[in-house]
Amino acid sequence: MTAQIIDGKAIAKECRKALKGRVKEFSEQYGHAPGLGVILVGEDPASAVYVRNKEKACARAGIASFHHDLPITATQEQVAKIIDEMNADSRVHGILLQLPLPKGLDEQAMLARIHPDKDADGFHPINAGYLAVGKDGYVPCTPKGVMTLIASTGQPIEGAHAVVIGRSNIVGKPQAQLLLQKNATVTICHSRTKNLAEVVGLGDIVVAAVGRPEMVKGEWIKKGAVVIDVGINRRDDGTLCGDVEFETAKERAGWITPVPGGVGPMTIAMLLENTLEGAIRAATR
Ligand code: NAP
Ligand code: LUD
Repeated sequence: MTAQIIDGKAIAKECRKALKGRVKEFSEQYGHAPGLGVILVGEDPASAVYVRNKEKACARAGIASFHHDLPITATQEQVAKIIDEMNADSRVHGILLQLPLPKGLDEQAMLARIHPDKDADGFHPINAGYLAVGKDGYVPCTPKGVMTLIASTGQPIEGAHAVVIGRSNIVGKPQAQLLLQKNATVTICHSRTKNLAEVVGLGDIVVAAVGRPEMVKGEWIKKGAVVIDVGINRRDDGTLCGDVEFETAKERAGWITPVPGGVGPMTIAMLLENTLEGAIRAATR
């Protein structure tokens, strides 16, 4: 059996199309567009590409973006000042502080400085807390997009064994919370997990968010499983690959996401959705 490929690019396109309609309605009703404040610190080339793609997607959807670049030498105070300005700017309904920040800057402190009502990434501890206790708040874009991709397979989440590999604050942890909320039985794996192969083999749903090229071997995958590959790794020849050994995994999985064209485009679509959510919140407060 060969897996069905989950076309994240196409699903993200559908999401953006639906969103564009909602943005138009919002703008007509309230007389202004939703706005995303974007802060890029330093010169990480991948970050620059992601940010550019996010702003392009905003423009296409009718969302305004307000871009601020800071040099790699920027101080904590300089970053804080831009965040404070965006917190106070009524045109900005969501703030994206692209990660990673250059060494020496305190990421957690900067993320916590973003007003929780404008936290389009859902990384503020208040929103992380809301997710943990099951209260409405901003949900991080990547795990939120993954839930849409899993839903697209039609496979049940309730009662399924979901194995999440990775426990970062931006993917693994919120992913596990979202799956738990949908009544999956969730196992979270990390760098100290023993017998990773056996644990992964229990997964009806496997979400890999590690950042190691093809570390999840195809032979570990349970037959028929839904495999979501969050990893974005650059090979020496410049091409991209995921955390899952795609060619072998697709012979066992029921459904699988490719890299590129899987989770990445969904992250962008969900950021647009969260920005509109922020604009609606601000307009209806
Ligand atoms: P991260 O903060 O580096 O976290 C990686 C996680 O993987 C950690 O929890 C780590 O465990 C775990 N890990 C490392 N080695 C492992 C091993 N040998 N076995 C099992 N677990 C292991 O990374 P992240 O920010 O979550 O991102 C993960 C990947 O997803 C990266 O490739 C990133 O580029 C990609 N990503 C993609 C998108 C997208 O939109 N497609 C969005 C975000 C991230 P410890 O906690 O024990 O160290
Ligand atoms: N920081 C993210 N840092 C990195 N791939 C992304 C990402 C799109 N504050 C903050 O956007 O959500 C974030 N918020 N992240 N990431 C990673 C992470 C952040 C990664 C990939 C893509 C966003 C994406 O569009 C394309 C794909 O997988 O098809 C490939 C793009 C390419 O490089 O060719």
